[in-house]
Amino acid sequence: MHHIANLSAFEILDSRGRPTVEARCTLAGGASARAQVPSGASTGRAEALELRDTDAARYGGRGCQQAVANIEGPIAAAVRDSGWTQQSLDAALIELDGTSNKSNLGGNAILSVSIAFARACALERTMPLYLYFGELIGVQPTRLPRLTVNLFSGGKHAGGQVPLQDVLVVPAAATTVAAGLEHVVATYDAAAELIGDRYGVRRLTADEGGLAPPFPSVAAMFDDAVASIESAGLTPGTDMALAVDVAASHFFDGTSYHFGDKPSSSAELIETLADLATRYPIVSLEDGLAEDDWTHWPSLRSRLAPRSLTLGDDLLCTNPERITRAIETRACDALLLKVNQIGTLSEAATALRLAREAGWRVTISARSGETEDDWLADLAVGWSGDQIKVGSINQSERLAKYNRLLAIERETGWPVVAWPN
Ligand code: 2PG
Ligand code: MG
Repeated sequence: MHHIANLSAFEILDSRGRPTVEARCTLAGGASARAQVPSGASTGRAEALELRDTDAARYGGRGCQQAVANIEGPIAAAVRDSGWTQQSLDAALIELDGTSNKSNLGGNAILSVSIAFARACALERTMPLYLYFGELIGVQPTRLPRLTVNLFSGGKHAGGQVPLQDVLVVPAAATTVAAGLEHVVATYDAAAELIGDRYGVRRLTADEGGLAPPFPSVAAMFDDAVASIESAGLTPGTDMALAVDVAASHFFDGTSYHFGDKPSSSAELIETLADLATRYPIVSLEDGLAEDDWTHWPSLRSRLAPRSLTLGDDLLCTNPERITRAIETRACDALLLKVNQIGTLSEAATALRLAREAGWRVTISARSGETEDDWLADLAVGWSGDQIKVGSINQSERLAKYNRLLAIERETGWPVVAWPN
């Protein structure tokens, strides 16, 4: 049990210059810690609600003053001067909110308290945050996640010049985070030079730092990715694999997908994606279909396996009910875990457990709107993520997580998970 003496919060800005929340939790013994929460742009409909102020005169209606007031008002009143475990605190926050999508108090308010409390507890017990996270799920971590790093972007993260959202590089041969980053940076630099020559543009970047030139087609994105890997002196598929976030919900109009020259059906899009996965060294394919296209996800999965994972983001929203449905229907075989999609650490831990029991792989992911807070790196290690996805290597809100991983690597000496193999 950890006694909460005080909660406080204030509005800060995320990496897009939009308001978000920082909360501070102070325990009776004096330990005090803060947590900042991220925010998505290519969001799933089933996500926990980010509470935004209705005042259009401030930040275009994106203010978080109400979320802050909820932390310092009703949440603080309910949890102050009592002892809590992570589970009992999260359960109390869920009950106090009383809605299925956290729309009363706000997912942003609730999550910032959940994580600030976790950090304060770890501090009180003088243990690293990653070990505290491991303990929450009853696991002693022994390895570090493999990096998946944004190289090229389109879709909602880059003004929609191509429909596909992100092409990521996966340092497949590197056995340490440090070596993986070295390969990623070499590839990124080669890509920046290549697109400068090919498209005559400088390093225009998307929300997460991926390069975003005016690609003439999705195939050009992949060709340029492979060429960049080669020009960095690496072998595509062996040294450096590819991962993709198709983010198909965002080019689906309810009937057809707008991915190529003409609208496609679900079956046609599956064939296009399966073909890409054959032609390029793609080891993980996220949101290949729209979030409610449940009937076609199983055929996408069976067309991609075993070459590539079928990873669910908008489809699953880190939501235990949606994950259960996906397991039962064999819709995918990997979970993209984003804690702010569901709103508390405890619920995200349930999502993780379900995925693991089904034998799925797990990617622990940041959001496109991030902060300089680095708790995600500890979470990815503590929860033994197979992969971590935090964006590119040129913006400090992303590097905070990579640099924290380097620090954990130095501290533990744990190996990077042997995947893909
Ligand atoms: C995604 C994420 C991160 P957003 O779609 O996987 O890339 O984007 O945070 O905008 O949902
Ligand atoms: Mg996604």
